[in-house]
Amino acid sequence: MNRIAVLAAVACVALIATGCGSSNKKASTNTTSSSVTAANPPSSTTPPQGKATGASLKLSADPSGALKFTTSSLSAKSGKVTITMSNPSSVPHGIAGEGSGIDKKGKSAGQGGTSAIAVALKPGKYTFYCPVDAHRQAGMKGTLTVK
Ligand SMILES: [Cu+2]
Repeated sequence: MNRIAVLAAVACVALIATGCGSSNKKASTNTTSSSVTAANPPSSTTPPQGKATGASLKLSADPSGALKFTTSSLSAKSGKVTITMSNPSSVPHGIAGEGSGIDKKGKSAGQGGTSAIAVALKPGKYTFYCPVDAHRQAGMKGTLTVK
């Protein structure tokens, strides 16, 4: 009986010690993470720039208001690519891409605005087009070749 009581007491002490140990760790982790958080704001402005590891493609809508882009063919290496279209015309336009399992539409952008999509591309051919109204049918499209 005595032994059991002693064992139980030891087990309790062990539990308490463990509990204390872990709560101490938590407390110190919290202290660490809060100081990291405090240090984060300056460094968190860096990742977006560093995040630009993917390639970027740029194109423009026809400035005269015609329903076309300034190019009908783009090429890129496989991987993450951000396609950004700027719109100098008074007609709203956007950028979209489809093919090989990708189907992404960017927002419609007014004059002076931009529309962008970020896609992960595999080698092959994709179609980029304007998702606004019937612009694609009117010829506002092109081929993106990925190598
Ligand atoms: Cu358009």
